[in-house]
Amino acid sequence: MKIGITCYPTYGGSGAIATELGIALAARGHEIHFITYRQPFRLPSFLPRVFFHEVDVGRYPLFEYPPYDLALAVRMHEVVSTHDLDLLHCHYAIPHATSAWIAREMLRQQHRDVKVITTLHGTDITLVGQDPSFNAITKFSIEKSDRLTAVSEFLRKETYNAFGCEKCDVAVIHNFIDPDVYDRSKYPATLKEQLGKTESLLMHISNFRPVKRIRDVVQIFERVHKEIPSKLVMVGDGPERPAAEDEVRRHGLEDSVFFLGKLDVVAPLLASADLFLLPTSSESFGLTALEALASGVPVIGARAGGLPEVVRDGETGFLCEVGDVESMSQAALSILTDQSKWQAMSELGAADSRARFSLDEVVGQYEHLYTTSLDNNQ
Ligand code: GMT
Repeated sequence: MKIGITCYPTYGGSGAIATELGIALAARGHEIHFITYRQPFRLPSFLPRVFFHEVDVGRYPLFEYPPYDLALAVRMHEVVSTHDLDLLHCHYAIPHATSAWIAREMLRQQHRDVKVITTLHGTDITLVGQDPSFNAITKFSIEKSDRLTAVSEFLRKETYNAFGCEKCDVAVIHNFIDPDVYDRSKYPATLKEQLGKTESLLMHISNFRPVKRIRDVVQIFERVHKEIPSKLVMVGDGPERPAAEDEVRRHGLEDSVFFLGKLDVVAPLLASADLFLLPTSSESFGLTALEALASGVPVIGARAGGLPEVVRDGETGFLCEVGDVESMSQAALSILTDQSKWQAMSELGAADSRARFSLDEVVGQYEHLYTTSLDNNQ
């Protein structure tokens, strides 16, 4: 098949999944065309059958807000026509599903069809999509997609709750990991040494948006650090970073908390971690939690959104109520101070994530979705 993939190319789970899906599909013989405004962050420079088409938004003094959605639609239309694509797979509804709908309407004028598949990732449904500025167009665009998927059962239900969408058939296709990449045994666990030696290493990876509650991360760590020698590594960047850094200073933890910024590759870091913290207030899936589990890192998180579909509470980590940093720190200590418990959780997390969320299995589900959507055409 010839497939166009549109995603946000910047750091984030939806871009990571879209890119890794495209790479895996190309390895299976499909031709993949990424259509977005920048080279996706997890896309290496060259791979056979993988192409990148940059969307350039024309500037004009009249445009206070340059219309990216329209430039994207034009580029989609052009790439489908030139490369004879079978389908467009949009990751994150806003504005990608809308642009794909416009591109498909333009193609239909030329008696040419293309299937549009939209994968809902999270805040496109739970937050941004419900904002009055975007609600109606989000509902319209997802209803106009030929196929819809959500990355968790939670998000599937949220889509019906938030938008009605009686005519939509939302299929759940979970996110995935490449078990060969997220494999603790493959990387030397050198990070603890590099940070000046410590007993326990806690880690958080995100885009540092308010929804991630990264001040809670620092507060959980502060309680753990009081009890055992430990360090916290924060990977990523975003609007809440200054507040989290303030929290670190407030507790005098400057020598124990390390902000590494945005990093493309996290598997080698996770291989050094003992515990992953994700006290988020809403999470459709929690791809970083899955990457941690696959790397043998138990997860302490919030019982929110789709996270309970990823973390087996009490078996591969612990989930507590949102904001309950006291329970989260107690749960963290209960794992970190009991080596056999840590070992059991680490092994089960690695095995369970491989059993339920392996790349091969999930990519096969997407392939099946593509094939059936094209078959319906005949
Ligand atoms: O929705 C967002 O704010 C960003 C989005 C992203 O692009 O990373 O994250 C969502 O998609 C990820 C990949 O499917 C999920 O793992 C995240 O849980 C989800 N974020 C939220 O629901 C907050």
